[in-house]
Amino acid sequence: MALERTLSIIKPDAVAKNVIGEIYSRFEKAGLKIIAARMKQLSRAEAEGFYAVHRERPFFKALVDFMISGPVMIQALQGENAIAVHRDLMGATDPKKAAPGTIRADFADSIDANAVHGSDAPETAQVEIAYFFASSEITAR
Ligand code: RTP
Ligand code: MG
Repeated sequence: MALERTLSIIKPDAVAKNVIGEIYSRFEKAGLKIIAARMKQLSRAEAEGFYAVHRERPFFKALVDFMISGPVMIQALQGENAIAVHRDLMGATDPKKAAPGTIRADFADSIDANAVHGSDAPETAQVEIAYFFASSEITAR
């Protein structure tokens, strides 16, 4: 077991559905602590920078257009095995393939509007947390 941090984003579709609290409750029940949080309307440049790894993929423009379609709720989470625990809570990228009871199965409409983002490895988590939060904005809990 390792104490990890991960970057979580509640995407514009889930913010519009008014389920931020419902999703936060799932994080807390799974033992994840919110150590930083901010609601934000991303600029196109911010969204493109965040998803730069996908720049050459065919879905890149649709992904960026979607991520700037409304405010997002961004948080850093901490806990034992936080990266995997968070991804298990999210479910598969395509909500049609997401296991019952996962966030995407319950709240996502499509592979584009899929409710949440979560870091996929310790290295990307570190980069993604630093993309949105200064170290002075991250609390010790
Ligand atoms: P995320 O990064 O948002 O947590 O999701 P993920 O790891 O499950 O998926 P990833 O492969 O990193 O893709 C990032 C986001 O791009 C959109 N996507 N669309 N149309 C498509 O084939 C496709 N594939 C990916 C999804 O919104 C995905 O969350
Ligand atoms: Mg990903």
